[in-house]
Amino acid sequence: MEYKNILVEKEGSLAVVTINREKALNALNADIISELFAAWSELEDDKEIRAVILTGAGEKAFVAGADINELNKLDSIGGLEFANRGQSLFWKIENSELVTIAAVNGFALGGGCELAMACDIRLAADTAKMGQPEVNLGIIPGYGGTQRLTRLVGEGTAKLLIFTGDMVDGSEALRIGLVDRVYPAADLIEEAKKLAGKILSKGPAAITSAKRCVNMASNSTLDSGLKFEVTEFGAICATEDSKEGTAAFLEKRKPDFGGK
Ligand code: DAK
Repeated sequence: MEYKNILVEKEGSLAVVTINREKALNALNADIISELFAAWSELEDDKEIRAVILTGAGEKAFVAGADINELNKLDSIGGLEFANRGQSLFWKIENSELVTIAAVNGFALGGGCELAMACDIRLAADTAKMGQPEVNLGIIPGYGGTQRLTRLVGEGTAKLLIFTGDMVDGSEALRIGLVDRVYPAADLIEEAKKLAGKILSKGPAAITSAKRCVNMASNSTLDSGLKFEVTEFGAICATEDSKEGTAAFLEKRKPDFGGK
């Protein structure tokens, strides 16, 4: 499919998706949400692709939030549709079998911070600025910010960021657990590709199963999460990759995972 507002580049098993609306700091409008939805479906259907790096065009912004021009025009029904479409996209990304790495290359505000939080792993440039400034606009986060930020950084820090609308830079985002690693801006994409390459070298079924299990930790009690892990472990033991990985260790060679 042809996209107008995003770029989708494929390199082997990795896709790099770039939100490409630099003049508005990559703010998420309805077209971008629709294109991201379509792109994710396309990438999920492409059996070659197993990981995605999500980033923003230019040096200034990852995504500076939902498009405030569109927000300004929403009535109650429009707001509900807006919420449903955006939240189902973020849900799709979070629960996709694709491993997703957000490369936060600048402003990640409001819906932009929420989009990064829906990804599995967040790498940030030292120049990144992240936050949930919705209260400045008289609204609250609506793409999962109150829930995912609280799970990532804890209730006190989430309230601090959401109530003040303050931004944090890359190193502060790392300190509070909002991102997982920080790099000089010029190295960010290369580091994201290196990380993706490392993950792609592991057993594919093991990675998707591990993702399901870790996601379950945020959505269940410890007891049911542990039961889920047991079931997933049983299923993994039936894969050829689990036999190959363990045999390779015992034979002192590198595993050759076939993805089965
Ligand atoms: N929307 C639309 N345009 C934006 C934008 C945004 N979020 N952010 C920046 N732009 C546009 C600016 O209007 C400007 O356009 P022109 O004037 O050149 O036409 C251009 O990008 C460059 O921005 P600036 O000139 O402002 O650049 P600066 O370097 O001076 O400032 C900034 C950068 C990021 C600090 C500033 O642009 C800024 O404060 N932007 C707004 C950031 C923000 O408040 N983001 C959160 C948006 S609210 C919901 C779901 C989701 C949401 C809400 C509800 N439900 C499900 C109900 C999400 C809400 C949000 O994300």
